[in-house]
Amino acid sequence: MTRLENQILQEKRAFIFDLDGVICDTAKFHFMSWQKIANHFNFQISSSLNESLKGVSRKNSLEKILNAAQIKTSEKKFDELLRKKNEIYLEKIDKMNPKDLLPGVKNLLLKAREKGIKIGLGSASKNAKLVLSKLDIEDFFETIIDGTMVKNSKPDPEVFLKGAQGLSVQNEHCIVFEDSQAGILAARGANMKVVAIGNELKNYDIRYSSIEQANFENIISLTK
Ligand code: B16
Ligand code: MG
Repeated sequence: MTRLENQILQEKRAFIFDLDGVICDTAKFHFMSWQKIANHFNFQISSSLNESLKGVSRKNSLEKILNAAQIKTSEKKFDELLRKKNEIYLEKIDKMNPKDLLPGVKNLLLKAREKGIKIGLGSASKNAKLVLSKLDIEDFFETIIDGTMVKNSKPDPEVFLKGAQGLSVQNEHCIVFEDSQAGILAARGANMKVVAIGNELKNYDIRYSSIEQANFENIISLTK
């Protein structure tokens, strides 16, 4: 790498967004879909169990639910439950449209683009691209890393490391927006700054209860 290329790389900053719970409220659809699956074995998903499912892959989520319900299944039944959950989830997101963007998201994306901040997505969801297209915001994202592109799901840092690589931005110059503890751990593991969205989260640099409260200057100063 030449000195100039190195300097450009060092100056670049990026925002990497989680999807569910940050950009749109699909977290509630995941919860409703899992609860329908859990109804098959008369199990109620508590709010703390639901919290632990956020940012976690579909497969790991089902493992956690079955573990909490103390249920063992065959591999065939396990795969069938995964398929069924996704079928229910797809029905729920079918009618999503740009109005389902959470307040403040579009403004933040516009501001980041205007200021030359690179924008990426780092989601555990295999449906991330479908949701972005329903929200009509795919064009903002220079790189999209989703659940189909990683071997290890959050809290492993892989999704964000690949995001930084895709954007050609140094890890420590990336700011991750996350609503889950698993996602925050993943961002920390990638040596990135963290803007937490929601309550009762730990290990962040700044926290807002929603993206609407986000202050661009305070966020960008995290990487100065
Ligand atoms: P899918 P994120 C995550 O998305 C969700 O938070 C999590 O609840 C879900 O299990 C996971 O995606 C997998 O989603 O079943 O659509 O592949 O928060 O990382 O954007
Ligand atoms: Mg999330």
